[in-house]
Amino acid sequence: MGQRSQWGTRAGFILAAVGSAVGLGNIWRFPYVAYENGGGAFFIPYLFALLTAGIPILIMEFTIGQKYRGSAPLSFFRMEGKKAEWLGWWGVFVAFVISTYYSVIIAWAMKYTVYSFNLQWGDDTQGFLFGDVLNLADTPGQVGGFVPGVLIPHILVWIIVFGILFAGVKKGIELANKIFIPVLVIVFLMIVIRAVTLPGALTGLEAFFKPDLSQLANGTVWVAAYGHIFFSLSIAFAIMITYSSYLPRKSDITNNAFITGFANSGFELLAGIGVFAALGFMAVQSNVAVDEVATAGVGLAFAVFPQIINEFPGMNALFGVLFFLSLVLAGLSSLISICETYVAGLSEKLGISRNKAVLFGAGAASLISLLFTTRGGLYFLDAVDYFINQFGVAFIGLVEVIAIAWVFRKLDVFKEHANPMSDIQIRGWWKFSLMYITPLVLGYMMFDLFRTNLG
Ligand code: LEU
Repeated sequence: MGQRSQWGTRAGFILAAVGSAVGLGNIWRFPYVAYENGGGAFFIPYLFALLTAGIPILIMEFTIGQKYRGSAPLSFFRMEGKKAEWLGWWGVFVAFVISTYYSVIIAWAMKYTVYSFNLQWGDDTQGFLFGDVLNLADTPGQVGGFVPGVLIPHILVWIIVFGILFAGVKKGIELANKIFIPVLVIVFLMIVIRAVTLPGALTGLEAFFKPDLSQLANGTVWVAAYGHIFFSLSIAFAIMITYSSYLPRKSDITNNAFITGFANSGFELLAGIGVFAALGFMAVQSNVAVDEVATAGVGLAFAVFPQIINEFPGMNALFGVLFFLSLVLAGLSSLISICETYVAGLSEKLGISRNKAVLFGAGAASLISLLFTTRGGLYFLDAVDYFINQFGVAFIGLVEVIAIAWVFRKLDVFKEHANPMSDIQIRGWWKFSLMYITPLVLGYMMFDLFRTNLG
């Protein structure tokens, strides 16, 4: 299979890791998760989760990939043999499932970007989502056939992904991120600056940041913070292990992890500010409370935002184009990282070329993802997303941390591997977080989930 692919530059790796982390989750998931879980007070559990689980696990996964130099299954195999390999496959499987629906949301955003040029969705933005364009069923029963309007952008999304993956790690993934991420940052800054200067922006920001301290005693708020950190940092899906397996032998792992973690959170905070400033504008325009316009989930980006854009004072088409384009760029750079997990996994396991692995892996994912382009797609999407995020991610995270910290007892080995190469030294907090805090919180999360879902 020749020599293992490598990132061309350190900046290339960091941009790719940030590109994976910054995704749909940051732009539309974070603002409403924070808002629903105590607003300003959410930042306390969020920061706690970032420092005790997010960054420590990121350092751990970067070390695994860089040390064992393989896809997630191969890295685990090299670490502890056959009995550990399945841990890698589990992450790859979750990544595979995510790629099937993640791609469809990007296709919607692409469709909306094009519509934004002429603001063709009219006044009835709910109708746009459920009516002619996305044609989603508004009750779970209506599964229906394919939505032709979604099929074309959906095919386009996969053509782009195939193209980038075929081009390889350096000339494909690295180059794409070197273009996507700077453009995304510029586009997003423009959106945020415009949003905070809208009339009513302060009302939105106040609603977003106003801390509801009573929420801190609520277990589900902490669970939400941990769950979000896992999704947002792309940890426990085999992604960061795969990306770091392309690092050169001497690389500053710990520093890279801090940069990735803080860049992701910085972007997330910006997204929260931008989204809530716009929601504040909307609320003031319609003379209602911010509560009434802050919808959770798909509706926020795809029904509320078009409404905000409709009422925008001047240059509204531009704002719409920029907003949906930012979703497309953030989404694509994450989607390629998700797909790379199974491209690497398959080609190493089956001993096939990278291109064949792209064809099989991304080929299968793109076909399965057609399911979500049907009229009932949104319902499948919600159900799969819920299941994957709640059970898949937290559960793998828990098992991965317990296996490495307690069963294989690798933390000291990893520390000795990473420290000599890094500007930042791993110390006691890292080991303590991974041995005690993260397993306890994730264990509680699982217990809570089973209790509420099965009880
Ligand atoms: N981190 C990504 C996001 O925030 C998701 C991940 C599954 C690649 O959207």
